[in-house]
Amino acid sequence: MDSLLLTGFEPFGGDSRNPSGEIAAALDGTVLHGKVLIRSLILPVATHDAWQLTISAVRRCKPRWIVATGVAPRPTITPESQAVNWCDYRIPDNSGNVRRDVPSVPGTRRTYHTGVETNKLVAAIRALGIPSETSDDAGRFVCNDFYTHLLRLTSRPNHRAAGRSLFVHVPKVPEMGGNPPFLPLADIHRGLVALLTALTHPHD
Ligand code: PCA
Repeated sequence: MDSLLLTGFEPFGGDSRNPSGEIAAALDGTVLHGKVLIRSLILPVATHDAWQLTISAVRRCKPRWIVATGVAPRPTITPESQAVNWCDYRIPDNSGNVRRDVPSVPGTRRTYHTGVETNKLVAAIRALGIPSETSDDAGRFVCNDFYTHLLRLTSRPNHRAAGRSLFVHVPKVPEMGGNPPFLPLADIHRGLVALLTALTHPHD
């Protein structure tokens, strides 16, 4: 059976929750279309450690798709079209690192684009009445840093997940407190299932 590696992050920055990690954990073991097994990984909010864990999981599971998720203070579910090879952390990551004005991966490209057709995924989420749009800015913190590594790995044409890796930011949930925008956890969950189902559709 083909597998899809789904990652989410732990809470960070003083928050007690992170919907990305909660939903990834809840979807572990789910089978899409009767033929794609979701394998989930909950990652620390520290790029080096998160990336080492991801590489190990990729070697173990040999996924055909890799979908990474994180939370961002936005009103919509946003598949990210690109990563910018640049870090400018405004707060420390969960290991206490603050990477200011440095490349994620020195000496290589400035941007990496996903090979995934994000418009189709956005349409699948919106069909449920859940807000979604493509984003071209994953920030300059751990998610974008991680996405640079992910797109770089899967830009190798012979990689099993070549052209099939994606990062998705999801909104905060009301229980996190602070300022809106929020989206209920159940809506984010349904939206991500719609995205994963459309992504792995056997006829595409
Ligand atoms: N969001 C952060 C890092 C972890 C997460 O869930 C980000 O957008 O960089």
